[in-house]
Amino acid sequence: HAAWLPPEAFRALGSRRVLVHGDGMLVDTVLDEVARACARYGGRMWHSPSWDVDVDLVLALRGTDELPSATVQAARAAGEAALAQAGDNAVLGAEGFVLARAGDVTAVLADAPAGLLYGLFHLVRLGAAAFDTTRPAEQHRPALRRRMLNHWDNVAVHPVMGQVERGYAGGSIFWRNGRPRGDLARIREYARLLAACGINAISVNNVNVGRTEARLLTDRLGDVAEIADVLRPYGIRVHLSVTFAAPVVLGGLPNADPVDEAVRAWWAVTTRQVYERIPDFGGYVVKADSEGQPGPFTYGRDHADGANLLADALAPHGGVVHWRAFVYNHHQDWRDRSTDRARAAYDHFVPLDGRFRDNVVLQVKFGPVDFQVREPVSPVLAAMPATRLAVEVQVTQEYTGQQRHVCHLGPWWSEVLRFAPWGPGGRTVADVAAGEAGEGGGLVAVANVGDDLFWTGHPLAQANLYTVGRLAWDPQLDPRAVLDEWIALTFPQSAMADPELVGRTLHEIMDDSWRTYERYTAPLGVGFMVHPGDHYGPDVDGYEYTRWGTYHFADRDGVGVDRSRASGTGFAGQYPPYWAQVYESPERCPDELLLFFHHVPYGHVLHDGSTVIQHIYDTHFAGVEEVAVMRGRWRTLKGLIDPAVYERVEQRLDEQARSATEWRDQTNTYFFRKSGVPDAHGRRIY
Ligand code: BDP
Repeated sequence: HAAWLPPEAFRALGSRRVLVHGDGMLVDTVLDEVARACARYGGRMWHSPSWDVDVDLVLALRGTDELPSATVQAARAAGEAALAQAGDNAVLGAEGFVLARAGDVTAVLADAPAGLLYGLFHLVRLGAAAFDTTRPAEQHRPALRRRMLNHWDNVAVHPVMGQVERGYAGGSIFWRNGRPRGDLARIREYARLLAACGINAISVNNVNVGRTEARLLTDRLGDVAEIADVLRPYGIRVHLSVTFAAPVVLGGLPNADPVDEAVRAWWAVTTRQVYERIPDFGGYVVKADSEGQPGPFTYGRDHADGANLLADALAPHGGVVHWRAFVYNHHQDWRDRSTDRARAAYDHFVPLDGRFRDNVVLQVKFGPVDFQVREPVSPVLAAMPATRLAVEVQVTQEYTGQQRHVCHLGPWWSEVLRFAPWGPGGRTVADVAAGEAGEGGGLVAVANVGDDLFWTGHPLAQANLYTVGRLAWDPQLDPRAVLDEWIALTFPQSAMADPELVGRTLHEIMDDSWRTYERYTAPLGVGFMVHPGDHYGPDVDGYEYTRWGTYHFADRDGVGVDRSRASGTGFAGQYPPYWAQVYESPERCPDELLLFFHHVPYGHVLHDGSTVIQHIYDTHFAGVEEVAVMRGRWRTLKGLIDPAVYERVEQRLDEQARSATEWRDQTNTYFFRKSGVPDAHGRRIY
């Protein structure tokens, strides 16, 4: 299954003399990786030998006995010196590592086995550069401790959503037709890919928990334990999505009320049994009182009561409950503008700040609505200082082309993570996710893989998965540099006829592809305009008169949702003062979010001097042209990369071109008919 980390990616390492020092399950994983690389490329490996050896590379746990070799000791000393120099920051922790050099020897030191594993993958990323004698020492530790994937995989096939809800890469790698898929080798391969980009937790079933899925918590727990066993050697913990109604549907209790002693006891016992079977179990993920899922509201309780119930059951075992903040009224009426879906998470959760237990992570979608190609950052992230917050992003491309379109999301996530909700120069979203003392909720991403040959349907969509892991490890990374890493690891230089051309072309196609997607879809942050249900392709009025709360309010005079305090829903007022003022004003609001916050006339002039209507026309024409250019660029790679990858991408680009054209024509026609304003450049609009 073609992905990053093919054997060629280990070439630089595999030809060296490598010493691995330390013990533990994850050290065994390192040994296994190094042994395979050395077997392939003629290197040699030792594991904690008791005699002196001459080596090029040492991977060692600190705090273990000194080794006899003089070079090894020198390398270790270099690593220690680098750490000492860093002073207070010298704590590597459970996952960090230091890379240093002494003479000709490269050393990776870690305090714990996971650090050694991450250090190994760092070496692989660096390739020959890791052995550059002039390379200064470097330390790495993750900015976010919690780096999680949520799989929306159904165990039983859902009649509408199929095996994987919003999955665009075939079936689940975990489940098939109600049973475990049974391909543990594939899960192991997956774990390895994830460890190489830094992911350390996975929930293995959908947040919409059906009857079969619910049973994973009890009589089907063995199926989960089997997955946990395979993920563990790569430092990945298993989490489970559970239904709030579990005491009723599984336990036969009359209710699931959080204050009911029988309910509390049921969760305590059930959770203890989970830990007996899976000692390093991560915890629960819960979607409650959202889109029809059961929750505490049934019993007149609130989300803090609900989350704390599960938190109390998990606490004795060190587990965490990820409680999702994606709560809104999905029966709202478009005529009643007092219920703005964008406000909902804030209105529900902010009053509860301070009431959640320490082991509750409130998992907040990055934007206030739903994973659109452009949204402002959720104001909840700036409004709950006493709660552990995780930021949730969507790697599966539900609203960004469904892995039929190239849409590289790294730049978008990077923008979100670097956003400063209290105003420029202040703390960022990444800081919130990291938490004051590293105790934040981290980054959670809805996964995009399936049993597809290329894992993600569109081979280039793999880069989104890789990137989300890397940005969770270090939100400061430049997304272009991360894309470079992915390209180098996926299309190793040594295996390419013209690596320079391949790398450049992939950058040209992918770097700006998110903005290209934005150009030919819903304009200026207004969102949606997608086909209802499957959310693929344009349908400008598809959701306009429905109950889901996603409207654009286009009429003959203008378009956009008035979310100002002065005259709209007041959503803009949920931000700290700096952004509240910026968003409140149609003049100051950034162009790309204008229609998210304001209803403006078609003639409203944007910061770039264009009018809203002309901007809609121009961006839609431009987006389609950009896709044509992408397609042309891809064709220059024919014969240079794996033909199967080439063809899959080519087919998908054909579909992207078709779909982008459809978006352009429907959107432009719609707004031309509404506004009656012709295109300033006289292009044909139907
Ligand atoms: C929406 C999806 C829906 C998910 C929901 C969620 O359309 O399938 O169940 O998000 O996040 O975007 O719970």
